[in-house]
Amino acid sequence: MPVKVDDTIVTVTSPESPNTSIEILKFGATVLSWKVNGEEKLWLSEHSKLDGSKAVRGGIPLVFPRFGPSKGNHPATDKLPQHGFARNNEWEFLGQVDESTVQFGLSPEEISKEAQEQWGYDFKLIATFKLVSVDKLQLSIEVENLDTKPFDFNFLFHTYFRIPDIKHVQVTNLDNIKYKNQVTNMIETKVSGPILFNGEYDSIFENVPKRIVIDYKSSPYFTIETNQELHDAVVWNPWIEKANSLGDFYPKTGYQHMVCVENGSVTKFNNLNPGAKWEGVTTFTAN
Ligand code: TA6
Repeated sequence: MPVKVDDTIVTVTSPESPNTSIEILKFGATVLSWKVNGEEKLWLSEHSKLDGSKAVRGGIPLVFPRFGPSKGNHPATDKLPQHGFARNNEWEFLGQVDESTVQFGLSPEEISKEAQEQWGYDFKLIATFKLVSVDKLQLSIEVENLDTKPFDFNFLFHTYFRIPDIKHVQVTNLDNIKYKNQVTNMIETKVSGPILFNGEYDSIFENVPKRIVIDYKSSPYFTIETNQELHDAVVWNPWIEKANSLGDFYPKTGYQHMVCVENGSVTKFNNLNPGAKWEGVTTFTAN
């Protein structure tokens, strides 16, 4: 059965392969699992809360309307939690578009009263998840301004890719690009060559190419392709100290088996006029 809906999770199974599927938690419209021919492609903490008590640790949390912690420079989002409210509210399951595509919606009615008061705008988010083929997953987000005044927002797919061993991972196509190193808090101009991991890594790259490749042992492992709206990328691995400091990150050695490569629009706010729509699209290929 291509689409199965229960109280908390929607499962889409590829019509081409019964062992290829995605599982989406209605809370946060968070993809918990993406299996390709039975092989799990996302990392999910074994201590992740799936009961709606907090944002999922792992999978693909959705970051909106602000990326990162409050910077005290944006009244509409400064009082919101880190990474905004989209990932920690229950979305409405809107149904299936076809046998391999489902949609979820979020609007002021679905978010907490507190978030409504803090954010204050009328909006509609529609998240679409599509199993394009056995090895391709497409995610898209549509943001619509239903208010009478413009609003600013960030958006990001906070994807935790599962990999066999971080020691052999390289993220390519982000060289010679301006980025902010969040570990050293420095604006640095370029990485020459692929990104390697040998400690906590947390950087925000601005205006990235439409294709980013995660290599494993020098061969493509995941290919990420995005539209122009998702022009920034965040690369993150917590390494051991940060993993130890995150209560819901488990096992603590899990940092060896995940890398976050996150497509978004986060280096500056998007301004959306009343009645206007914005759409971010990204496609993952498991090579
Ligand atoms: O995307 C990288 C990042 O902003 C890191 O700085 C780290 O905070 C990570 O997100 C996880 O954030 P979270 O709020 O989910 O613990």
